[in-house]
Amino acid sequence: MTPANIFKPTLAAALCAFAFAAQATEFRSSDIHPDGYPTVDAVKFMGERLKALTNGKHSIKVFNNSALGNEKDTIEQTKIGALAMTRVNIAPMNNICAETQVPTMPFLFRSKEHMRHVLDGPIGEEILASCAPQGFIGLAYYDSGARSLYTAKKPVRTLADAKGMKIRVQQSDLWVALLEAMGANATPMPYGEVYTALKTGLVDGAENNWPSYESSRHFEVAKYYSVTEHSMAPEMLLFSKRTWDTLTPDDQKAIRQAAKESVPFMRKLWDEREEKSLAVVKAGGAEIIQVDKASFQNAMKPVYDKFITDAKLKGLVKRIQDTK
Ligand code: GTR
Repeated sequence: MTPANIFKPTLAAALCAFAFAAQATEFRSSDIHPDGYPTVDAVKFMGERLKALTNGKHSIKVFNNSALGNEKDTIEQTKIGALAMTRVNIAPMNNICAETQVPTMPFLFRSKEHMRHVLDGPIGEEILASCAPQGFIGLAYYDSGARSLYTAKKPVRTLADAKGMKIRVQQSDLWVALLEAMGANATPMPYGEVYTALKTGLVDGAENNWPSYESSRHFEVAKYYSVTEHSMAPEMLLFSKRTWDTLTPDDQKAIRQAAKESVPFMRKLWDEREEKSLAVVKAGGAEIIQVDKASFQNAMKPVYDKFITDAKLKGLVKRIQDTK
């Protein structure tokens, strides 16, 4: 073989590899949570599955710890296609896509099993699909447990105790109304600002699930955790429709499949983390207060009256209530 003959196939292989590399995409995905949080690890797992399903063509890089901004910002970036994916709570989508209000509604899901069953089925799919006109491909839901109220100086033992308290909520009109229905003074603010707000007394309390209460260290500055379990608003995995429309049907199928495969993986991590977080906050001095949940639930009618207004949303709520 002459040196020229050796060169030709090598060059061809190099060109081929280059062409392949040019097509390969590492999708960027955002999350506000720290390393090791179930949502973060689940999207990393999805990335591995996507790589396997596409023979290395596509992968995902997770930018967590709010590296790309708060949830409202990353939703905006995803909409314009500056970011391929974002993992957010459903709450900041409430003002963008009306159907997402439904799984956020207070005391709607009766249990974790009810919530998972509904979201895995046609109702869940319908709500995911409803965000497409706004520029989002809803890929999957992840668990977010049940959210409860926690306060810094005074414990909430009854509904009356919540009256007039300044409580941080997510950036959603529905969330403002929900805390107002409890008699509280709702203060919307990004998650990353809550620790300082609690510490400095800018707010009296906030509300979240066990893993977030623990991982954000909010339990250090707001030790009274009242088990209201007022909402099971899930997490959402959203893909940019702008980016989506540039992909082949096979790629789209692989992305959907990888996302769905990450759901059971996430749920396992979630169940373990809920238990672990509860132990951590207890050891850290949190006082866990059992409240009369029915009194909180009975106060929620104004929220349903204000947000579940048209036939479509009413129908979704009814179908969820009727799901065994
Ligand atoms: C967490 C959720 C985040 C964010 C946060 C918040 O439970 O995982 O996506 O919604 O709560 O309260 O802002």
